Amino acid sequence: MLLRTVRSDARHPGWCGTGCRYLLARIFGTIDGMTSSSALPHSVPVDGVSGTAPSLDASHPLMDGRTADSPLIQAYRGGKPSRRPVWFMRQAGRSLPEYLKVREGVAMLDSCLRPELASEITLQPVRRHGVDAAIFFSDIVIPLKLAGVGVDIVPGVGPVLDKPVRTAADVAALPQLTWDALEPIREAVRLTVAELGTTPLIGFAGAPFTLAAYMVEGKPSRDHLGPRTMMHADPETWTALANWAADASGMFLRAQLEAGASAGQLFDSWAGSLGLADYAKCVAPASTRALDHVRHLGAPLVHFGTGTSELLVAMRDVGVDVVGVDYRLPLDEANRRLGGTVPLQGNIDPALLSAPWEVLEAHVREVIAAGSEAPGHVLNLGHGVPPETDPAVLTRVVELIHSIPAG
Ligand code: 1CP
Repeated sequence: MLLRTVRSDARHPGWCGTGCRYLLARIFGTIDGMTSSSALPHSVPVDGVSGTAPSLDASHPLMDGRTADSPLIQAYRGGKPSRRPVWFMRQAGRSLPEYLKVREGVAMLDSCLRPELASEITLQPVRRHGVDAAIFFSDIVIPLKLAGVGVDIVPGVGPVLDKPVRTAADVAALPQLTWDALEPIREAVRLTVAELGTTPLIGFAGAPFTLAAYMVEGKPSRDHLGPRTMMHADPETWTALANWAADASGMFLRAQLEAGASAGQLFDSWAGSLGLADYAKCVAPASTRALDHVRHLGAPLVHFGTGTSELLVAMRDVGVDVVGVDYRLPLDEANRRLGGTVPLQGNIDPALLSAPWEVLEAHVREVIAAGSEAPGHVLNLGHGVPPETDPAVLTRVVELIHSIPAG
């Protein structure tokens, strides 16, 4: 694994991002006070099929010269590209009329599993807004669905499971996701990157806590009491569930990266409901485990959650290259908390997309100024695009960001 990592980094001379430093620290001993064994208290299969750990293919967009020098990847690697990169979380599949048209009569999860359709929806915001990255159109519960767990996305509600997962027996009965079942995902990614040219595709997965929160509650919830009770009342069952979710999400992300995605983002959207002690003890090891499925590939990895101002350092320490910051914390303060160690992504307040243009423009300029001290900065929202957003506003924000000379 070490040899493979060094080989893949050699394709990016001069670069050794946090993930790489993290990997070397894991191999040689400690990272931020953790021993390597406490950082990895388990053995993770690195290949769903053969147990080997192949690197990215030579024809992968990150390897064949298409995306390695794109503004997004440069900023994720801590560089200062000539143009400020911007993309929007939930840019695919929201209010775009062209999205609503192609989704007519197709259920949400079905649309994710039809490769041509998923690819078309992924490409729509790139064509329309001229953003610097595509985010793969899918959902964090797709690995559950592909494993055979009964789950649906109910319009206006979100993910709902046929049967919540609450006991040791429930966890033991969970089916295992297989590498073959992920073929529709790989096919959709292949179709997408064939169209994207030099624009990178970002793959993603749900972090184990956020995924497990839906599994325990059986549906969206506000305070995530079920999983937070389980991690203390029945820690063994919690660990088994979090590890199951880590492996499913890790395989889902790996499928996207190997098929052509140039970066990966782990969404721990609901981690903000946890205190630091619970996060570090009960959640971070599983997030590390999810990323262990992909870090040998050498693609930049981003970690994002909401309400996570107090968790930023711990979220970096699961071993990522970039930290996504929500709209609550100014980027200069986030950078201070992280000791200036990692590129940041964020954090335009989605609420201001509906404010008068002058107000929004001033805010975007503030976000750019606040992010200027970080080792790299990718503009994004501080959470997803609200469904009622006027798409023309997003296009105008992209034009504004691209018009401001990179400092
Ligand atoms: O554009 C993109 O970002 C790509 C598509 C994408 C992504 C990255 C979708 C499509 N879902 C996600 C990730 C996702 N799914 C997250 C993490 C990101 C975030 O915090 O926004 C979460 C928490 C989910 C779970 C989920 N799926 C919800 C939230 C429910 C809750 O707890 O409040 C919802 C509403 C969905 C359904 C969904 N996923 C995606 C779309 C376009 C939709 C709505 C589809 C529909 O109802 O027709």
